Amino acid sequence: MANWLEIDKNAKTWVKEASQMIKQSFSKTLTIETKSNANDLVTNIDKRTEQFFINKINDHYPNHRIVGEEGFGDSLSNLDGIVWIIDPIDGTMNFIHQQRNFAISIGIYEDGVGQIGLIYDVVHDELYHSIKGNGVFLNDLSLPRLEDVNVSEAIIGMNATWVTENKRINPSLLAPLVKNARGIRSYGSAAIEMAYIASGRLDAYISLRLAPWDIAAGIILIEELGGIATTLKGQPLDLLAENSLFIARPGLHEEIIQKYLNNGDW
Ligand code: 2AM
Ligand code: CA
Ligand code: CA
Ligand code: CA
Repeated sequence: MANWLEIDKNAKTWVKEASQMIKQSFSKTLTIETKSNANDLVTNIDKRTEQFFINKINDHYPNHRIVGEEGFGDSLSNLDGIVWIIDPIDGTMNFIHQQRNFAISIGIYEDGVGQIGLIYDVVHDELYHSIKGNGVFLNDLSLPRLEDVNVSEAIIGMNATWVTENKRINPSLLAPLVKNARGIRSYGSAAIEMAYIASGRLDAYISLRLAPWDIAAGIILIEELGGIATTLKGQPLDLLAENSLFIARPGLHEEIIQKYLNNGDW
């Protein structure tokens, strides 16, 4: 049996250590490279932070496997055993341009079941954390279970790109939801937007394409609080592939799927 309390304690210690390293980089010059396109950025700090976690995990838990965005971990074809799914900096564009609104995201799974979720908003010093079955905490504050709310009272996280011409959907499909929601917000970090649902700052979040490391920790936090995390079609998420993502408070999830997302060709 894995000692989840010990793993959680170590993971938190490493997250805090990594965050010191990240904050120290604010006064230094970053090395910035592009990945799939001119706006898909990565820095030396993203890479160094991922390597830091991988070294720590390999030293302490040589049998655990690791998936990280920057590719220093393992490449997996299944989720057998204990798997750490890590995004060293979620919100790299914010990290570069704003020095805020980015997070470290770590989800730890055993045989595909989420056991520990950690999302750390480094600059605001807000650690969202959960061990399965023990609730979700924002620092020391225990977060309440998520209750239903109507679309007309909901604040929804969504990137404005999805209502412009794009490769994935007809932009008019999301317009009625944008119109009927109380408000739309965009923070530029999927991990922070998922954490904000956990803390009630957002009621739902929609993204048309995310990778496993963007969502692995957030799913654990949301499900622990009774929220629902699926694709935009309402299907289960696959942590070995890219997914669209729709997460929301329980009743709101059903309302939005039925009234707004049912006609989409996602
Ligand atoms: P990142 O900063 O770790 O790259 C931005 O709206 C959100 O989408 C961030 O969480 C960002 O994560 C993620 N993201 C950026 N580029 C992406 C891509 N090519 N595929 C999937 N997710 C991406
Ligand atoms: Ca990235
Ligand atoms: Ca990410
Ligand atoms: Ca990242």
